[in-house]
Amino acid sequence: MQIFFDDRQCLHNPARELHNGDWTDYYESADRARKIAGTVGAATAPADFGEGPIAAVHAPEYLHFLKTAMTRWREAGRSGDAIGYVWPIVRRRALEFGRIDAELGQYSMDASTPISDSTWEAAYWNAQCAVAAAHTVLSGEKSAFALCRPPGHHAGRDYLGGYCYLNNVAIAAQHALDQGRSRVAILDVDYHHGNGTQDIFWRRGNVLFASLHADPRTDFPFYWGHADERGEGDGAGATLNYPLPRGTTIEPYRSALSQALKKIEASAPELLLVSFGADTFALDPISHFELQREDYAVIGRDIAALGLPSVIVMEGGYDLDALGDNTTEFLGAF
Ligand code: Q9C
Ligand code: ZN
Repeated sequence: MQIFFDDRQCLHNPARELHNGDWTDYYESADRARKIAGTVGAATAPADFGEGPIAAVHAPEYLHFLKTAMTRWREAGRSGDAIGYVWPIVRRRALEFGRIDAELGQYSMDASTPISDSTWEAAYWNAQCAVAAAHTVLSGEKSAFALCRPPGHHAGRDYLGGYCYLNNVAIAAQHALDQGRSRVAILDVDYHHGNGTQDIFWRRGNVLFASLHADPRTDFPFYWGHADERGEGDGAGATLNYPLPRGTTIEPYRSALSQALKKIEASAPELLLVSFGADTFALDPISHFELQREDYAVIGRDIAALGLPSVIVMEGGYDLDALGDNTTEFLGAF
């Protein structure tokens, strides 16, 4: 299986995050990508597909913000990483601000996703990996893996959050549609709900979004991922959420997965994109499911049994010791 990874993705390197009221080391470290890259096998650097595929998903004002945020943060006399502290919870609208702190709130959903000096460059090459993986599968390969880091599924059209800046899987899916595919499905098996992906395709009937995740009543991102969220307009019924309780083991996980897979199959997509997170692992430091290493091969085989051309995009997973092995187990099925 072809694997895409670019060393520049490791340039993004925030120092700390706000975690349960304390400042802790940043969980979404560059070492995550190095661990995965060191275990899954040889990776190729992606070709440069340019900004077009990114701009097909994200708002121009948001991309401008991401590219210039650090310069403006420094101009404001700040050291360290850029983090917002106030959010427009009501009447969020397209106001124009001169102050970086106002824009950080406008273009983010949380305080645990700092922008560091090379965030844009890292996120850019990260997105190129997703496009390259899609390109590979559109060109006839059965599957490809985009070793994305930072992850993407919490990032919406015009906001960052949950360690995510550009929505890699959405960019890959949109690229496939722009290359002539008419129906695609995205299956999100990260521990956390993929709110950004859901938002981006909420009104789209040609992109089925199905997600298995920790119940948002107890887990991040809280405000999305509830079972009654089904999409709207042309997208009504094309969003499917399977919230699962903390402590979920492989048996209940597989039964929810089989429901999601049946819906995906019934929608007859030409391409499957998988947002893969290994933070469903029992020993993950910020998550609360109970999956074991061997379960990733089982889940991978269940998904691969659809027989669809598949683009796998890396999302979360924070136990550095197991991350490479769990990802390898999963990919082995494709
Ligand atoms: N405990 C992904 O796995 N962390 N994102 C909140 C407070 C947010 C995880 C910090 C977790 C986001 C892609
Ligand atoms: Zn996650």
